[in-house]
Amino acid sequence: MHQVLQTDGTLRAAAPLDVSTTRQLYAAMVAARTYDHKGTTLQKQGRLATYASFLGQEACQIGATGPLRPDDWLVATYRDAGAMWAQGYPWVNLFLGRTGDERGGAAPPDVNVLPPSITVGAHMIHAVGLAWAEQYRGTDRVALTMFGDGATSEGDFHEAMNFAGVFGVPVIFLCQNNHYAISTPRHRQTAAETLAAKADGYGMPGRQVDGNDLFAVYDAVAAAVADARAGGGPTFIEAVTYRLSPHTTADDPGRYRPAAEEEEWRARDPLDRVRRYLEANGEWSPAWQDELEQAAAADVDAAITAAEQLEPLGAAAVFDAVFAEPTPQLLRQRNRAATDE
Ligand SMILES: Cc1ncc(C[n+]2csc(CCOP(=O)(O)OP(=O)(O)O)c2C)c(N)n1
Repeated sequence: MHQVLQTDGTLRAAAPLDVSTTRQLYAAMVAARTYDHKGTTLQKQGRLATYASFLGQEACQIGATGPLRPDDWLVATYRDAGAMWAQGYPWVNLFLGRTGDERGGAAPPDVNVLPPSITVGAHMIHAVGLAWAEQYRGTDRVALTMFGDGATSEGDFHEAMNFAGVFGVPVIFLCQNNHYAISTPRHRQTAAETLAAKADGYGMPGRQVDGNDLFAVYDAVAAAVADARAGGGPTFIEAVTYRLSPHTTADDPGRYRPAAEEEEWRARDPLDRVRRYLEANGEWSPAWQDELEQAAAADVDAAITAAEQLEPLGAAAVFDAVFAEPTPQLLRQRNRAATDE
């Protein structure tokens, strides 16, 4: 397993980023954690319908998007709000999506990030399609798709990986192996020794990296992106991490995993690791941390206010975002919903 930054903040290999970029990515990790914490809190207050936390997975979210250009594609899941935001998807859209408001799915036109996929695995096919279209048009854009260990058991995973391998599509598959698909542990997901080993069967390189190590994730994705841009085709990366939170706000992990295991992973917190590294290099202080947390909280709070101030949509709106040209049946249902309002 590829590791650069160890738990104590010391390096095992050369850092792939200069200090100023590391500080920027650390700030993004703090912002992502701030949003994540608010998401869980707002759901408990009844202001979001449900929330899927990525607590503990911030190195994957920020490390993976770090090497992307703004015009590359990101196609991710309900657990990837941090990555989506880092690639330009506004916090306000992410909040709206979690209230069931269709406007959450409408990213600004210059943001190449698809709305989060709730259907496990289905979005990987969309990522392959987008990247294949870019290849066909002769651009050097790539697509990054993010998914969990559970998604590797879906038929869609096979179809996406197979097609990408055969056609040399410029797509990066980033599997966040957070050890559980709701209550199903990794060892019940596949008998394969590693998830990265699956890449062999599709004729693409597979790498396993420490998913709590910002530098390792960044390094692996940067190499895969460079390869894809240069016509080298897809790469599969397994980032080994851990979901410190429940699956969603409707889950109780105490029913399927020992508290001691959570504690073990808490000690490998991805933010602490970068903070220790920066501190040892004289680049972190408690005052800067306060500054980052306050700025992030102000941003996130402004997004919550903006989302909650919007005039609520009526029930008929759910039909409007499905097809550009609705079928007669949908139109009838829409009209009925509008009359009932
Ligand atoms: C096709 C499909 N099957 C089942 C579900 C219900 N479901 C939602 S999340 C989830 C677990 C997914 O686990 P994993 O892919 O490891 O991602 P994680 O939630 O751990 O990030 C399941 C089974 C779904 N949303 N879509």
